[in-house]
Amino acid sequence: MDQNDMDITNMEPPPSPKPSFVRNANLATMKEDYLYHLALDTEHHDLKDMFKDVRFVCFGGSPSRMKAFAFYMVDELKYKMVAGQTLENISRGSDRYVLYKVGPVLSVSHGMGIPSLSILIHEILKLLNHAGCDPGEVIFFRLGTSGGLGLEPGTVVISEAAVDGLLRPYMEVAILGLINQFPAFLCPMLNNELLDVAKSIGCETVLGKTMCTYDFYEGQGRLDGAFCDFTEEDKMNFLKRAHGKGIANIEMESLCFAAMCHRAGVKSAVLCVTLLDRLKGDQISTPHDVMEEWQQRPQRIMSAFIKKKLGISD
Ligand code: R2B
Ligand code: URA
Repeated sequence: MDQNDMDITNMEPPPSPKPSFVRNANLATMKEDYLYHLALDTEHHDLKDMFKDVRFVCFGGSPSRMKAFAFYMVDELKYKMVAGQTLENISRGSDRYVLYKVGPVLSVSHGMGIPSLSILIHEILKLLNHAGCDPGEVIFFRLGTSGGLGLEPGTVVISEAAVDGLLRPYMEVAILGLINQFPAFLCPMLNNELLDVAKSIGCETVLGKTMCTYDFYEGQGRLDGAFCDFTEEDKMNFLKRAHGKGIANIEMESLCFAAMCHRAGVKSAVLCVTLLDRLKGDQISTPHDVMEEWQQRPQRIMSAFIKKKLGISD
């Protein structure tokens, strides 16, 4: 076992801190706060009025998928809009992310990879703090795509924990020239509840650990990038080792998502559909319409979960 080969098979989550969207004394000294990438600020927007009833924040990589999710939630929640009204992208003043609100549900796109997600989570946490939401009541979800390990493509994985490319259960961030480690655990009770909901709507879903990487190609052990200095055998040895440690899927944001939510003490879950079995190949060649249906699966689980929480029946 080398120094990075931690035993991650039976990890106990560290206790969550008391929920608090922000932990930063500097914020209290600021007259105004500009959430630059969301094109919202405390000077020109009444964030309390706009967001105080938010309870479910759903994140996903693609702007069009998160727009579609918002419209889907309008139907699912039978959300009444004033005649002639339609959903608007609340962050349309910025072209970095899209942000839609359907009653207590926020649907927001985070782009690809940890840096893009990290900026957004900072600003969403501050937004909810300005809005006066209760950090013990709001839940964050990432609805995404991933490569599976030994799973039928189309299976949804609910992440028990996220690990980095060295299979370590924390996110490392360089701050002021020093490495800081933030544990990346998710909430077991919430996960079990989501698993029950998934089963109740007949959606093939498993619990497992998720490996989160900083790169789609070499970082995920792909042989088909522009560069590659390892063999098929090296790749399979690594993927099988990860699989043997309970890793069910691979994507690019769960580590940061879990670590930042854990740091805030906000309940969170990651639900990613698998687009291929990485033990069988690297290329994603499934027809577009099939992949569209697969990508709706985490959204369907989400909707069923939210409706259950809100006491809305079909
Ligand atoms: C899943 O899919 C994207 C890469 O194709 C990335 O954002 C991720 O986590
Ligand atoms: N997203 C990833 O990050 N990896 C995959 O293999 C598929 C989707």
